[in-house]
Amino acid sequence: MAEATNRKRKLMEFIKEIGVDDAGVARVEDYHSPRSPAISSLFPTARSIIVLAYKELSNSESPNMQIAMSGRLDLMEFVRSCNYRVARYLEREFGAKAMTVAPSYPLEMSRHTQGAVGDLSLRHAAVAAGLGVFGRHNLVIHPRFGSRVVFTAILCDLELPGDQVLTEELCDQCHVCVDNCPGNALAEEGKTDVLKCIKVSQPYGLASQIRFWSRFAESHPEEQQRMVKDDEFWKLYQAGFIGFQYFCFRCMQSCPIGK
Ligand code: B12
Repeated sequence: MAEATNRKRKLMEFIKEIGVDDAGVARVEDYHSPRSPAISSLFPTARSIIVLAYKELSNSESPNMQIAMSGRLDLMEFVRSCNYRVARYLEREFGAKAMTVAPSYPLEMSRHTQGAVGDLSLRHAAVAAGLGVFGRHNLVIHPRFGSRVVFTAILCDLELPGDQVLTEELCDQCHVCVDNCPGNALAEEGKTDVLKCIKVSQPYGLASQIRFWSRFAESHPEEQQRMVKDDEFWKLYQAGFIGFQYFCFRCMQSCPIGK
């Protein structure tokens, strides 16, 4: 036990040194996400989930969606490198086996999951690691950063002491997130209407690609020429190479907690 506590202290020091804003540990048996795959199907000998929390930049407040998304992309590059560095540290310092969990994608893309279920639910992992609690917007609210926080995780086969789950209520049920959601995706408590959210937050995502290419396939060559010179195609093209381009951050950004 003393050895595990010591390891965790060293690990947390390393995590802080590389610039991660906060971190917590959940024991695998304390992670409960009913809709997600079992951790044993990802990494059979995993014992601990190290969850890293990063405060979002102020970019998400910009009404300009290029600026908003660019801040997220900067953060995604940083979080991916932190994930890698923490996993390497665990393997190098403690001889552990470690696997990183992506901040968003790749995701299983199938009719069954509709590309909306991560292999590990980072929100449920963050809650289990004592980093926050679910709010009315179905995001996890961090006690210091409020709703403007994203997570990544590293699974490892080391036994580490888990953190205490937070019991305090951080969401004050002001409903600002619900009222500000342009897609009305948060009307039902405890559920984000995925299609309504995506329609506004990813207007140039997969569904729009399918619609565009179906129309393209059925069009005459002159119409096809016009279609590829249209703004719509250019926007689809950009969103396609970014991966997921978000055009809405309203639920995170309108939340008054931690502002
Ligand atoms: C797929 C996905 C989406 C999909 C589907 C969302 C969904 N329904 O889960 C879409 C595209 C809609 C989406 C939207 C957004 N996403 Co998203 N998304 C993911 C991803 C990749 C997987 C989520 C997943 O596995 N869901 C399936 C299962 C786990 O969800 P579920 O069991 O059905 O749980 C849902 C409800 O039941 C409810 N719920 C479950 N338990 C409980 C308990 C309580 C008490 C309450 C109140 C609610 C609640 O919350 C969930 C939301 O519907 C995660 C990254 C990851 N690997 O976790 C990021 C993630 C959840 N997204 C994130 C963000 C920031 C967003 C957006 C703000 C978009 C943006 N601009 O960044 C919006 C927010 C939408 C919202 N308010 O819910 C962050 C959340 C950070 C945080 N502070 O909580 C994550 C964790 C990414 C990250 N690396 O940090 N996302």
